[in-house]
Amino acid sequence: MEELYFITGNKGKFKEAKEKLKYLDIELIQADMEYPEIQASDLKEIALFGINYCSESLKSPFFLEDSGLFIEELNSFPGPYSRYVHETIGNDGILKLLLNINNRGAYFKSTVGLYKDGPHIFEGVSRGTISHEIRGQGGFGYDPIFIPENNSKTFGEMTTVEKNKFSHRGKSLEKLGKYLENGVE
Ligand code: ITT
Repeated sequence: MEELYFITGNKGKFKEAKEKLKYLDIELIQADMEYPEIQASDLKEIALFGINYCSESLKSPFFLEDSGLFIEELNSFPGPYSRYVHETIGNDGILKLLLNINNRGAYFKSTVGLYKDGPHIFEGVSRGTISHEIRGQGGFGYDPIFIPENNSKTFGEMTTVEKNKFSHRGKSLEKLGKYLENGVE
């Protein structure tokens, strides 16, 4: 069976990818390899830099994924700084920033960078709103405060299969899966 490495330190991301790509005849392996995440406003640039960097040492096909939460009222903050913001002010801090704010629109973006005979990028967006309170034990990161459109539950209240149906990563991984299956981007 062909091996494919997913370079990530995030177990939640790996679980979602494993579920989404399980229909493929591919062995997905998590590799927790450090790579520099450059400071850029565009996730695509960050992912491209990452795959080119990792391709120097990893000779098997692999992908990595960069994601972020973009909140309308905060002019797209935290965006590419999502990890740092989650580690510092966390979900409570985001809810405080939006206290008494009616415009709760936000979206998640996921950029998958695959390296297989060269670099390939697959993106997915999930639109929704920021909840008024923390809800659910599932998922990771901002999941307990994000409600995807046409839903009442937060990602934190969903199973992995459910979240994959609506999520940014579910969509980017779907494109990755199709490419791996039939080579069409
Ligand atoms: P990598 O090792 O794959 O880089 P990471 O956790 O550092 O894992 P990112 O750099 O993509 O991931 O950081 C994005 C942050 O945004 C991440 O730490 C989460 O807090 C948050 N995030 C990303 N995707 C999310 C999702 O599907 N649900 C909730 N929060 C998410």
